[in-house]
Amino acid sequence: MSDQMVKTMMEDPDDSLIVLSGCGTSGRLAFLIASGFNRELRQLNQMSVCSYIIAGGDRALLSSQEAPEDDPRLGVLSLKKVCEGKKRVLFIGISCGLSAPFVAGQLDFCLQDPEVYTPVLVGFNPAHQARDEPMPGCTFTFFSVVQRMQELAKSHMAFLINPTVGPEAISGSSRMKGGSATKLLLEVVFSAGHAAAFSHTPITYEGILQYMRAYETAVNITYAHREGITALVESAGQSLQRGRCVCYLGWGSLALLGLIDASECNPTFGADFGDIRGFISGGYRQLNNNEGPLASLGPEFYIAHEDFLLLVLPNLSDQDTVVLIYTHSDDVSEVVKMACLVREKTSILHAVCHQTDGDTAASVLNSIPSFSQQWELSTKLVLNAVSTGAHVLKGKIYQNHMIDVQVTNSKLYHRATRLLQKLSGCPESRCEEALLKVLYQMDELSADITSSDITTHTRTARNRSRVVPLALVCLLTGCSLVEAESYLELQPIIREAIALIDKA
Ligand code: F1P
Repeated sequence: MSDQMVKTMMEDPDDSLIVLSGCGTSGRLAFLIASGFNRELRQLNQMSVCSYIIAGGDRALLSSQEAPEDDPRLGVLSLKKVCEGKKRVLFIGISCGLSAPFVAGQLDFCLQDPEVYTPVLVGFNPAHQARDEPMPGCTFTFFSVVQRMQELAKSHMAFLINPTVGPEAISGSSRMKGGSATKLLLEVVFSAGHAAAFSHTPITYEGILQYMRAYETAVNITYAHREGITALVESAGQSLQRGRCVCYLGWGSLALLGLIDASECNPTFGADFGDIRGFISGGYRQLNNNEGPLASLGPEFYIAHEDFLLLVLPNLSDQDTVVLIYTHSDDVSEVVKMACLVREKTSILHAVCHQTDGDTAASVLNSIPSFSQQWELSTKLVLNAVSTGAHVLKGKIYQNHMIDVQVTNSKLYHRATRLLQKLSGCPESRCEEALLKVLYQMDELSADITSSDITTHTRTARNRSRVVPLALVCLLTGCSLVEAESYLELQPIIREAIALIDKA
């Protein structure tokens, strides 16, 4: 049904708008999908009909900005701004965990004006597991919004797309399976709407299944390259273990997957922005984001290949890993030129290259989903494996949990407390106390601190690193914060740091 809506919107682009919105990785995928779809429309001389919103604005496309995710009013304001003057809006809110207040605020706003807004929620939790925690300044929770949507879904005035995709390989890592499923589902919906509007192809169950099968093939082909992916993970892991870096150098829309994957490593693994970096040929011109070039915000936002050549390449050594990401339709001579320059500095050079075999080349233009959409998914899977695998090798995963998660919004604060409970077996109050001691860098907490709200704690967390690992070591060994810091400095792998303390 939401594909029918997409068709209707495309037939009347002047008055209609499709908005994709999300936080963190979900917002980055909103950007990727909206940009890809608009590009396709432009190629057919049609007007763009899609907009994206990411909590925290465009800087969140490339860096971690978790705090705005907690703000439902901010979500509403940004939605109102993009929809000004539109008579019909299909709003697609993405929150893998059915949890982001920013998206809940937007959905609630849409539900109040059904004449204009049709809300769609994409996520990967069962509806009854939507977050039911009060939000600042709101009378509703994510869960209550979902309940209202379920009611309206009966009359097709709202849509809930929340299939179960099973647990993530690494607990809490919704950027991986959840992110891939978001891309796949929305592209299927858009492709079906597009085909119905422009080639009068009716939207059928079989047609949708066929689109899904094309993605299934892309996944199977990707994982058939097990050895290649393993080699890539190993070299990236070795680079990180030695304190060196991994650089993704991409061309076209595939480069975006590199930027996205790299940007997730800071909030997910507590990585430094220099550990895994993405660069895109054509820089911001190719990115074509709402707010334009962001390089003035600092080195984290230098994304062009020229930036890589000027600022990163001179310092590369034989222990750094470089991955070239391209397709046969990119300017391969440029790729070769880049490969030669990189080779002078490091021999750890890999390529993720996509191409069709000769026979299918003719169908490139007509394929649905397009080959680039399938290549993007395949690239996402490979890069997710590389960054996650490399961080596993670096010791950033403890008992299958991403232990060095940033504690920069309320969801992550609660996740950190739950992680500490699960991994230490200590009661919640002791775990929260241990977390706060690390955040405020003191062994005894003042009343001022214990009475402060979560927003104050998460703001303080912005300037802290290794918060959860430190708290866990303190809880498990009973050592002081200073001791835990020096042991983790000596041995960053938690399991081994604990063994060291036990031996001492
Ligand atoms: C949004 C998100 C994740 C990120 C981290 C913080 O989650 O930004 O992308 O990895 O977990 O939250 P969601 O709203 O899609 O569940």
